[in-house]
Amino acid sequence: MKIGITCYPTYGGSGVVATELGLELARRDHEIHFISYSQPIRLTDGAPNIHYHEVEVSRYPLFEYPPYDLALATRMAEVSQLYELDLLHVHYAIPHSVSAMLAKQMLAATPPRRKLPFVTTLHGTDITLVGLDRSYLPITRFSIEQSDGVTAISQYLRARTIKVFDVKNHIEVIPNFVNCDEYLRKPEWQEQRREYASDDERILVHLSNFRPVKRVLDVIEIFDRVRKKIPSKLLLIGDGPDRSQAEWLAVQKGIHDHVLFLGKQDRVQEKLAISDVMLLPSELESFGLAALEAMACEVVPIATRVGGIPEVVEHGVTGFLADVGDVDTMARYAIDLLGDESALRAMGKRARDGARARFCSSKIIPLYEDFYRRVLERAA
Ligand code: GMT
Repeated sequence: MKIGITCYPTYGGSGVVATELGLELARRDHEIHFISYSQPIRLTDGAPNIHYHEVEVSRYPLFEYPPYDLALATRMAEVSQLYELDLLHVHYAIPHSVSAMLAKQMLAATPPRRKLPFVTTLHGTDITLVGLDRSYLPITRFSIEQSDGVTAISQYLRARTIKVFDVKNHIEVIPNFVNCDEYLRKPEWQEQRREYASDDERILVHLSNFRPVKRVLDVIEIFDRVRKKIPSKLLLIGDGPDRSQAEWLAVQKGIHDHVLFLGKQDRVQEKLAISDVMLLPSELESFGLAALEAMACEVVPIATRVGGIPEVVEHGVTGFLADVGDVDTMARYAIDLLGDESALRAMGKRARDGARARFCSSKIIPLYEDFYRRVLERAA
């Protein structure tokens, strides 16, 4: 198939999923065309079957708000016509599914009148936060209803979308995935561990875009409690609005030397593979891709019991779950586990087994291929 993919190309989870999906589909001989305002961050140059089309947005002085969604729709239509795409797959409803809807209408109305079905994948904040803003809600609902296929990344998000948006069309749950051959505890990466911690120290890790929903200050609070009992370091991967507050809190608590802000990283699997525990104390996660990537690397997630996380992490078996803001309980889970080497390694192995059993890309990508085929059949 020839598939156009649009996503936010930065560090958000939806962009990561979209990019990894494109790469996996390209490996299965599909022709993939990314259409976005910059090259998706995990998109490696020169991968076979992968093309990238930049969307230029003119910055005419009259445009206080440059109309990216219109430029995107135009580019989607152009690329679809020129490369004879079979369908578009957009990640994150706002504004991508609106642009896809416009591109589809443009091509249908202009000779040679091509059909261009589009699939929308809902990831989370497009529904839980942004879509609830009244100014976005009606158009988000409309573009979901106009999609030729809709997928959600968890049962939780599907139920929430139906409840809040009252959409009538079928929403297929296709969970997020991880490449289990790439995300693992490779022995050759273990040397890196010494760059961050001494042999008697544990490593805790957090990976996010440091937005308020991630509660990065809770990460520092938990680590502060753990550090008092267990010699350890905290690796913080990513960047975003709450980073400086987190840095300041670490300074105030006198643990700044043990909290290592690594910023955005291209190969997160190499950092996960040297870690012991992942802290993900989010206010809400419709899936929690970071927890899944950690689990594949035998890193035990300690997360909040919110959204789709319980669909990924089985409490007491493949990780631990606690209430939002309950930093004492999350710290206790970490202290008990990190103090017991055999329990830590056993749970790490179970976490990987859990990831492999249900979320490996080898299991999930065929679900997308099958879904595309059904969409194309219906649209024919
Ligand atoms: O987590 C974010 O802030 C980014 C956001 C996105 O859409 O880029 O992530 C959402 O999509 C991820 C990939 O599907 C999910 O793993 C995250 O749980 C989800 N985030 C939230 O629901 C807050």
